[in-house]
Amino acid sequence: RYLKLKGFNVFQPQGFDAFGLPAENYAIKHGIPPEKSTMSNIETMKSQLNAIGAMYHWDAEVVTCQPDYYKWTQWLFLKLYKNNLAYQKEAMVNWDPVDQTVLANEQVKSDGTSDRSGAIVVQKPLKQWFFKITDYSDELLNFDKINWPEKTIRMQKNWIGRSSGALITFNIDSSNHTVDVFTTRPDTLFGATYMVLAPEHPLVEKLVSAEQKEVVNTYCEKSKLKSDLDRGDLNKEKTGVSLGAVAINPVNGEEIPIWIADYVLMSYGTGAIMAVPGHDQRDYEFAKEFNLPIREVVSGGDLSNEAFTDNQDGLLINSSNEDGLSLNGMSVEKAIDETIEWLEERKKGEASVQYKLRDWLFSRQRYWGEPIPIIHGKDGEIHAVPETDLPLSLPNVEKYEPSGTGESPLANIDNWVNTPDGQRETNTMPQWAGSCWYYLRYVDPFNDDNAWSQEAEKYWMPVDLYVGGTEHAVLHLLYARFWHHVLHDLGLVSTREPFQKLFNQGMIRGEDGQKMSKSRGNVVNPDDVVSEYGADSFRLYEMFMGPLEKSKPWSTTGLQGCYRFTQKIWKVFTDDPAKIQDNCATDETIKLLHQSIKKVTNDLSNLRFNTSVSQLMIFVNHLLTLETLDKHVLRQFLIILNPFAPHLSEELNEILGFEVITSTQWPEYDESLIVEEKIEIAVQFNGKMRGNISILKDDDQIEIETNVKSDGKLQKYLENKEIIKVIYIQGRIVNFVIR
Ligand code: ANZ
Repeated sequence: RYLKLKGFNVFQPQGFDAFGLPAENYAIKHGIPPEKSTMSNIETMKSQLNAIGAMYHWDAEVVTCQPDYYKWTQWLFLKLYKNNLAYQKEAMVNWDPVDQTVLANEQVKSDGTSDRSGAIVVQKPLKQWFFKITDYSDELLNFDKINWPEKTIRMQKNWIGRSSGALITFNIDSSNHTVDVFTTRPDTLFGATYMVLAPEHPLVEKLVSAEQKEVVNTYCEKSKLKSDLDRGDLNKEKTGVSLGAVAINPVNGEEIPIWIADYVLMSYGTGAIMAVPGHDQRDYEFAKEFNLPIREVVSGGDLSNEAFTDNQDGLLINSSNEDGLSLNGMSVEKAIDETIEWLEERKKGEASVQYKLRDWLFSRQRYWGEPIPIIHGKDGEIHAVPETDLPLSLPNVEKYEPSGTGESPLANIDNWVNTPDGQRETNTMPQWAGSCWYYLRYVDPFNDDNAWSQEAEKYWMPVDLYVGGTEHAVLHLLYARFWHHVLHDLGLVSTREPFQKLFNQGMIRGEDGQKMSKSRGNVVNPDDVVSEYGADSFRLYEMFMGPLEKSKPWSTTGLQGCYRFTQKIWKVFTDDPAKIQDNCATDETIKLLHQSIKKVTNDLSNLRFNTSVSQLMIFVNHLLTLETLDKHVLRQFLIILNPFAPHLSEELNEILGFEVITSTQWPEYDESLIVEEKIEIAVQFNGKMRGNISILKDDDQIEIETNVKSDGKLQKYLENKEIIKVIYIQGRIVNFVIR
């Protein structure tokens, strides 16, 4: 509403991401087929959104579970498939025994449970569809062009997990085999006193000695039962067994024993490590447990004190050989480069970058999803369903519950599965498919010939402002960026990134401070609030509750406060119509009006709704003290009130006899009428005084932050830093806690 009044062409569409587990599980629980329950839930939500006066573009609504939409989701799947970005692979995958489907890594929480059902996820070998999101690891690490919260960027960066280091090849004593290890610290190679393979490493059975065969087999069997998460846990007791084989350290020819241990994971790097117990905590604990030698190669530690050191500011010691490599006295950074160069010259290793990100598991064994448009041909080949045959409709079924066999319910529909050319793929797409591109369909929702037109895409993309919760950080937001990058490479979209500015709103909790949920009985139903207090009280309260990004509990008392505020406004305007006159505003009123316009204008541009509402309250309290009310001042107030309380403001506007607010313009403020006192305050970064800045007396913390960021002398202290906290002592000093 604000931007429209400012003259922008505002497009705020709304739609429903309606395929997937949440909708399907709801249907199963209530015994209603998902296509019915989903559409009736959508109707309810739409009527709620309309009741609160939300100005969505319903004419551009999309519903991801409808054939005219998922036709294009299938078309996009085929785009990725035809460009070698979708493939099938038999792999150990995350299986949710409650929802009876596989899950993507992104859906498994850090405690090893499913983000939906809460079940402990187990590993199961299954043939599945994957997307090669790993081809885009580096691309996805580039956030230069977008304005996103630091936290969300950090979560994506950590999830992609880029590490640079080296691959180093170790020869195996009396064998033709070699073992490659990945290390981020090639500088510590002289301190490698043993080697560890993951129990699943393919060389385990080839290298194991006859004497060790039995214990090694037993150990491998046991480790199969543990999750990677358990195995990677730093605090876990270290276990392992010797392979009875010996590797040769390429840098000094030293013979070092080879062990297997479950703290080394097959899924990362090469599944083998050189162990440097002097400088790596897990290696240190392992060496202590099994009496393996510990050697210090970076100074500054205190091994005699039973502690390894990961001090990276120390200098190299004990690190030179007869073959031209002498690292002693070097910094860690320099020694890393020197070692890599030495290894590369002798073809014993090379620089390497590894990522934690794995390919995206894209198939599900559930009914309620887009059928994957693939036919497993009689000729033994995989065939894409021709684009002209799309949409490949989801067949109606009697039984849509998971079959429990590890196959989707579609597998039981013989006349759907079997085609003249072969058998249809029976897995469906995950709930994340439709949401990867819906913003592109919004701009051209009725296009039957294309997923979107180039003109519409060019005009609207990228999305200027995207409001959503942080829970999407490494799911939807990562997946959608991946698809968008692919579409950009295919020339189908004109921008690299889909979402320019991202804002993570905080969650509104129940009155008891807990997450709202039916089982806790603390859910606030907007219908009840609207019918009891009106839509405008509801809107004002939601905006007044606190900063948009903060999570906060609902409070009925707070809501009632906003309700009383609307009544106060009504009283001011209607109590005594004779009070309302032309040209009767005092200087004081004019000043407060312009201050209010300025405050609300700036706050709305920065999504700071709560402080805007406070300002409106201050203004109304002022109006209540006046003998006469200036009609023009009242009008301007109604316009700035409009985005918060559209119904009330339009009604009062009509009573005053003005044209409707939606067809007028946002008022401008006159800076010269707002004469505000300027003051100087001191600016600190992590407690260090770095200068002064001149601010307006009433500026708040966020305004000061904006000023410092644009101050020629001070902005450099914030460059490439994350602001953890800002402490402002009113009128005196501001301290930025940064890292
Ligand atoms: C020797 C070394 C010395 C290491 C040192 C660290 C410190 P990030 O940063 O997470 O990439 N590593 C490599 N592959 C592994 C695997 N499959 N399972 C478990 N650990 C593995 O970590 C890279 C480091 O983790 C590597 O560098 C390796 O230990 C270990 F002072 O090599 B390091």
